Amino acid sequence: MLVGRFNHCLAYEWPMSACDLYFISGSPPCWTVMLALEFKGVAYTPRRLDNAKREQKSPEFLKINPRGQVPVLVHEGNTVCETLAILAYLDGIAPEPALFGRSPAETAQIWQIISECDGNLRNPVGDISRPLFRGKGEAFREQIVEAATCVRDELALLDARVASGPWFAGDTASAADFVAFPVVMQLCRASAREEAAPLELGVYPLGAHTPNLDKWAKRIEAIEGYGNAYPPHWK
Ligand SMILES: N[C@@H](CCC(=O)N[C@@H](CS)C(=O)NCC(=O)O)C(=O)O
Repeated sequence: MLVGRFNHCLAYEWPMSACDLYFISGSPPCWTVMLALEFKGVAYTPRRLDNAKREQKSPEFLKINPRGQVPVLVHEGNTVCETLAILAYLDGIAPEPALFGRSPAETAQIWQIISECDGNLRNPVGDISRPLFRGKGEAFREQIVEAATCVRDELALLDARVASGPWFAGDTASAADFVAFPVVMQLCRASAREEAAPLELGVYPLGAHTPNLDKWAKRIEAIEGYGNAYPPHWK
């Protein structure tokens, strides 16, 4: 039986473990949940679905999540879909370290950053990274350059937030850090591609444009278990 914190199992290998996480490699929301699981030290079995084979739309998986999307956590018979719902659930089953703060001010700050990230950063980063990952940077130049304007503004705000403290809220990592980090990494991975250079996006490397954010990213990378959460196909 392959049950354990560090095993990557076939998606429907039987028996299921006490805590299964269905994920697609490189998906920022899945990475967010995996970072949170590692941070809390919750044992789980990562069950990777192959996006190329559309495994998330298979009849077996649609029984788990009729929307056919990941991440999905199945813990002791409870099926939880949606990243933020999963993070809230994790705080319920393993309260420490808390993902949503220890004071009203911290909680508010964390939700503000999550909302800003989801509302202002995630989509423009997708507009940049999708074409670049498909080798279509030049064809989508206008879209990419326009999205980069928003992204630079958002990264500058995030950079300012970690200028005076190690994390976005409070003195430990939180849901805000785990939501933002994979989006920033997706941007970096796309912007590091050779064909991004002539587009002069002004975001990569982080250290050259947003040095505080660069240090923050290195702090996340130093979290125990970080390597287990890292997208397998990026290794
Ligand atoms: N709001 C959802 C978004 C989930 C989502 O968009 N998942 C993508 C991966 S990043 C997915 O499952 N895509 C496959 C598909 O839609 O077929 C969440 O945060 O959980």
